[in-house]
Amino acid sequence: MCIFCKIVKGEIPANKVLEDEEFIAFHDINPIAPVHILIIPKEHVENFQSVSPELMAKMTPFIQKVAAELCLDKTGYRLVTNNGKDGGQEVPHLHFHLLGGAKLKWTHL
Ligand code: IU
Repeated sequence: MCIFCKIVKGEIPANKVLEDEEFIAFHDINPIAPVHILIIPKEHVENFQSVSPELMAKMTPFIQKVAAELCLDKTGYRLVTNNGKDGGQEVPHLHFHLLGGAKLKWTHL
């Protein structure tokens, strides 16, 4: 079972900020910004390339709600998903990185 499925099952603890029946948002254990949240579906989906439009349609308002609850809707934020090897994906369970709390720089490396 993948590490994020273990978080979904409660076998590994996570510092959650929001949860509903289908999604969880929790603090990244190795933050790269003042606010660094991971947002995952409870269902195991490998990555963005394989997510269904139906699941994304439900995930979008959940992500917007997380951003609003952290007041990032006012200040701005970055939403990133790493897809596959060249994208730098390390955990093979779809997750969006919600980054904020500072004016972020942009880099492709
Ligand atoms: P990536 O997009 O797959 O590279 O991101 C994986 C992220 O998951 C990375 O930022 C890790 O710090 C984070 N993470 C976590 O928060 N908790 C964990 O138990 C593990 C990874 I493993």
